[in-house]
Amino acid sequence: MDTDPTWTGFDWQALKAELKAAAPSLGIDDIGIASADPFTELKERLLRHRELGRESGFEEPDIELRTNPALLFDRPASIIAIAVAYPSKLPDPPKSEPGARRGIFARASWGIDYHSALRDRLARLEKWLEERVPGMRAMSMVDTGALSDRAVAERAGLGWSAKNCSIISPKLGSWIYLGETITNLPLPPDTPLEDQCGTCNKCIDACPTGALVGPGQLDSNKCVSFLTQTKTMLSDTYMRKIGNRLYGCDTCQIVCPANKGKNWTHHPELQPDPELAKPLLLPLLTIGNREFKEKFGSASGAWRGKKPIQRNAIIALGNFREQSAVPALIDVLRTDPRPELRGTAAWSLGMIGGEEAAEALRIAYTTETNEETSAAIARAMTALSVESERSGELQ
Ligand code: B12
Ligand code: SF4
Ligand code: SF4
Repeated sequence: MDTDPTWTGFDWQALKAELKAAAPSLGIDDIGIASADPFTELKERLLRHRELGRESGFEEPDIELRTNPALLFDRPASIIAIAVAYPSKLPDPPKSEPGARRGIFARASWGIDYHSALRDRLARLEKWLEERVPGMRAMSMVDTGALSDRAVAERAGLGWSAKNCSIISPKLGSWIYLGETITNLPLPPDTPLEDQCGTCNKCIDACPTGALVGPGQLDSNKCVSFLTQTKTMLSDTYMRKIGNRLYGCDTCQIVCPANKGKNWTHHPELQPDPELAKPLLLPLLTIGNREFKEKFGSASGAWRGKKPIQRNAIIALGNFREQSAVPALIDVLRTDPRPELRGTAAWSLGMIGGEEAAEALRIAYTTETNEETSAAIARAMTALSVESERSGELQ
């Protein structure tokens, strides 16, 4: 702890109460205090998670850094955890219909990028503290920092660590973004909450890929949220499971009873533009870099660039078996410089079927130079011939 003489007799309990009361004025929905002790249980958990090959690769790789705040910050004395609630419902959602199919961005990507929304709030929180405590030091982070935001929030009593892996706040549900500030202030810590999942298993049962391999245990490689953020070609099984998701997956939160009736609309910058949250799929296939940046650049779901979104749009059109998309998909198959997108277009054409798609696949197979893409075209052709044999049987 710092030995700033001006702190002698400082009422930390009162400061904490004042800070919590100030949360709404800082644009924050809940604040909790965690000790800055090492996260020893989490460390064991992260090591085991890695051993089992269940990491996504998006986590900070240094487990020591992830679990010991003292390696990130000189003499940490507390961590202030914040939660900011976001909407779960689209106002006037545009219809997805034949000829005008739409994809969906997960709720964590609606409105402006939550990283900037939370960084802005954490900066205000730091300033608030600075004005009251001379010698205050702080280090804020959200998502991309080394700490586990969920582990900090859990320790700070913001919510329980649920079977779907989310931190669920009893009052806000799980539609909350998390962030934190490590400080040198000895604020008294809050108490973690009891688990409230009980015997419920709805999230585990609803997970489309069985990625929730146990309560609170995710195999990231199977998680649709993760899969939508990859840039490679995916397996047939996973492409079918992606449905029309363009970024992320909300299934294990949508089915959660703790989220019933929870839709937070009080932060205007987190409100979605329905046309961007649920965009038309076809225009995404030919969208240019500049237009993509203009439209989706401020959404968190665009952090991996346009390639995964375009790939997912191609997958979604295949899953919809959208006949009107065949010419555009043939264009991708013939001319797109990215082999993964050509291969995915082949899969999609195989799903939609028809003579035009079959002919395009046959031609592409003779000219395709990428081995993986060729194999995808061959699989699509086989799928089509099996399908036409089947329909022959049925007639
Ligand atoms: C990597 C990552 C992902 C990966 C992996 C997710 C995962 N569950 O591990 C992928 C890409 C799949 C992903 C998806 C999503 N993510 Co993400 N992600 C992260 C990131 C960067 C690191 C998470 C991590 O380290 N996971 C490793 C696991 C092992 O640790 P942990 O979950 O952090 O910690 C918990 C466990 O260790 C558990 N635990 C500890 N000891 C033990 C022991 C046992 C026996 C068990 C069972 C558990 C357990 O308790 C800890 C606290 O809950 C965090 C931001 C951050 N810096 O922390 C955001 C974060 C977790 N993501 C977030 C969100 C919103 C999502 C999505 C909902 C987005 C979407 N709609 O698609 C999904 C949800 C998927 C899911 N069911 O978890 C939010 C979660 C908010 C909340 N309310 O919980 C975070 C905190 C970002 C933020 N700052 O708001 N994400
Ligand atoms: S985000 Fe989707 S795929 Fe991942 S655990 Fe939840 S329901 Fe399963
Ligand atoms: S669906 Fe049920 S088990 Fe899953 S997180 Fe919600 S309350 Fe817990």
